[in-house]
Parts: sequence; C-alpha cells; structure tokens
Amino acid sequence: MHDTTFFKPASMQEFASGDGVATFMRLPLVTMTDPAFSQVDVGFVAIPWDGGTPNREGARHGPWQMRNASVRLREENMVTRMRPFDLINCADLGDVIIDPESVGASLGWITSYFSALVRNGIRPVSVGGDHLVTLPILRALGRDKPLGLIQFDAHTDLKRAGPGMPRYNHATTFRHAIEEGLIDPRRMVQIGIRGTSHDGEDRDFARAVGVRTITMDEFAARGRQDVMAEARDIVGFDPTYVTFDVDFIDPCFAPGTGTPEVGGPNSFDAMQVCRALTGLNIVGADIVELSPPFDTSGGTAWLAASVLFEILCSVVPGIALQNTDQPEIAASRNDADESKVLNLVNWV
Ligand SMILES: [Mn+2]
Repeated sequence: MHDTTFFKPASMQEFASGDGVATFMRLPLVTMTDPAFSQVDVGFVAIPWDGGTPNREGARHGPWQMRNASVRLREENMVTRMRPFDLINCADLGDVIIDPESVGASLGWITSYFSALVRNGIRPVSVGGDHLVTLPILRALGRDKPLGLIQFDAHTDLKRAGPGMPRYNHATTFRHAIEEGLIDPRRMVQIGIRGTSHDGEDRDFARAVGVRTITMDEFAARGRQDVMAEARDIVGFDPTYVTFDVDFIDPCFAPGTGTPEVGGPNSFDAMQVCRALTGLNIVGADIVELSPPFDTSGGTAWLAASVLFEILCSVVPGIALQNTDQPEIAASRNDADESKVLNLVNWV
C-alpha cells in the first residue's frame, strides 16, 4: 500500500540551500525502523566501504561528499521535464553498517541489508564505496533469478583473483556475480572498457560466457545512441541492474576516483547514456568509486550526483507505470503526470 503523499526534498525555494543535515537530494531520511519505510519506492543507500580496493583507497568517503554535492540538485530535469519526486516515493535510507576488520563480514551485512529492501519492495539506488559493493547487492537482488546488467566502467571487473590479489576485490566483482549465478551473462553488457590489462584473461572469459564488452574505441566510433540501443536490446525488459563506475568518465572530468583511465567519455556522454536507460525494468542501480581524496574540489562529486539524478529519472517511469496498475495510485495521480511518464518512455 502506497501513501498518496510523495516524499518531497526540502526545496531551495522554501529552505535556504545551506540549511539542514545533508541527505541525498535533501530527501527525508527514512531508516529501516521508521514507520514510513515500507512506503519507499526508491531508496538511496550509502555504502561507505572500500575494503575491496587494494590500492588508492578513499571511496569509503564517497557517500559523504556525494550527499553534500547532491543538495544542489533541484526537483525537475530541465530537459526531459521529469519530476521524479512527484511520481514516486524517494528517500535517503541512511548508511549500511560495515565491519572495517572483515571483508567477509561486510559482504554478509550488505547482503542482509539489501535483502530487507527486497522484502519491502524498495528499489535501491546505492552510492559506494568501491565496486566490490555491487557483489553483495546482487546476492540479494539476484538471489531467485539471474538479472540483466548494464555496466558503465573503464574496466571489466571480471578478473579472477590471483596470488597478488585478494579473492574479493573490486576488479573481481562480476566474475563472482556470474559464477554465483546472480547475473545472466547473455544479458550483460559493459560499456567504456579501455586502458591496460595484465593478460586479457578477463576478456576471454567475457567472450566465453557471452558477456558483451563494448570498448571505448567502439563507443566512440559508433556513438552513444547506437551503443545504447544495443544495450537496451541485450537486457530487454526483464529485471535489470545498472552499475555506474565513476572511472567510466574521462579523468579530466572525474579525477576523483581510485583507478582512472584516460581517453574516456565526457560528462555530457555520462548523462546521456543514463538517460537512454529510461523505461527499462531497473530493479536497482549504483554509482561507485567516487573517491574524494583524489578530488578535494568536489567537482567529481557534483558530476556523480548529477549522474545519480539522471539514473533516478530513468528508473522512475518503469515504477510509476507499474504503480499505476494499482487503483489507489491511479486515483492519486492526475492525467498530466501520467502523460508525462508515457511521453518520456516514448521519447527514448
Ligand atoms: Mn569498476
């Protein structure tokens, strides 16, 4: 049962922009013990953990900087006119507690937390943390049936762990996810891959199991629209997870990340590829690897927060349309809102 009053961010037109405790997009903080918890459609979750980063740590501080940056976001997407907070209930759900002394315990705690979100019908949009955080999320969301996956990243993160690498680190996330049956590799596409490699074993694995790898060179040659049309075809309209690594973006736009690779997409590309996800059946999404120590100006965080808003806008239509089938929701929404949602789906 959904409340008919959608949760609203504290608007800058009503409350001075510097006021209050920073939450994602100035949304209400609704933790698991709050009576309103089960009314949340999309919950922003912070995972302040970089226990999967063998070198250049710092992503554990990402959620703090991202919350601060995101208070500058306004309620409406200027281009698409999407107003997510008018259509679904969004909230900041707080932080997942992790164990700084144990990777295994932290992975378990994250999975337990996200399993509770699944039980409450909440779609998580998470903020890392390093890219290993996606594995325990997928263990909760993909437990019953393998998900489709769209991965924006400079790296495949399909490495097998070797002697010089911990078994669970941020370069092995999707190798584990596929081997554990959480992801259907034939419904997985990774976009933006570039840089140097140890031996190409990850690339061979991708090819062998049917993962579609789109390098940065192919992305640049074909263009955003063509690549994203293929990505949409690959995942179809079955449940899909979206994972966005900040290092997808060229480091001149996004230096605040642990493993930058030159020659990447610009900030406009980053926004556009997320907008091209609109209307897919997105059961969860994350943005990871924002590492404040490498960009104390906060510019990378502002870009990441802007990407987060585009991801939210792309997740909303699928949920709003789903909710519309429920009479109590249909009655609560006026015709103008409904046509906006449908127009946006058609727009893509
Ligand atoms: Mn990654």
